[in-house]
Amino acid sequence: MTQDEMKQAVARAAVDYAKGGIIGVGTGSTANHFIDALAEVKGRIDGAVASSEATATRLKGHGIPVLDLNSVGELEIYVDGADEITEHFAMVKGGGGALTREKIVAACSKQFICIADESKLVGVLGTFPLPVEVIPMARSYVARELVKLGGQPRLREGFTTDNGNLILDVHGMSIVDPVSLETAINQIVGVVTNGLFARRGADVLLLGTPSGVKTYK
Ligand code: ABF
Repeated sequence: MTQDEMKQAVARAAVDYAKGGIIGVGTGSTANHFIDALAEVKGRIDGAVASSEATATRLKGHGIPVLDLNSVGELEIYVDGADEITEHFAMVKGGGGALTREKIVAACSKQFICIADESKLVGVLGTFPLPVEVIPMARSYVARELVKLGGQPRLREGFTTDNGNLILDVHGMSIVDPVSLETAINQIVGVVTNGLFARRGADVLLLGTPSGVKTYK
């Protein structure tokens, strides 16, 4: 089974969790497979809130109603991929640059369903560079503060987020206490969001393996 086939398998498995109401939908190649699978049963839900412009476009292309987060209440589920996830369901996200909207939509959801192929499961987070969204004028200051926390930030060249901000990808971090680091980075003035999803991690992990989808709760 290829990595993409594993992504498709977990995406199909996640559709079983979309039982009604309004759901949150993430960003990335695994989330795209989820959107495509969701389209086959779209009558089951009332609509979706998208975590990025790209996801909104794909949902609309399938005729799935896309709703403004401010016009809806709590979402039933949030389905999204991850760049890394631990067995404790802490994640690094934001490789696609949509981390802020992903974190907002996740915060509004009763249940976070993470869909990932087995390459994403790690013992310690940080091999994948940690994305940090920053207000443009604060870029250099935030970078210096991130160095003090032990990281090596690099500006994601030629990239602007859906919110008009920049991304610093922080290399060289071995993140043994993701909750503390998420909190510490949030305290740096000029940071919009960091890609650690540990204070509010996943609730369910659907992991794609060569022998099928494994469910962790
Ligand atoms: C989103 O998509 C991001 O938070 C993460 O960066 C990425 C995962 O990518 P993929 O599903 O393409 O492997 O979930």
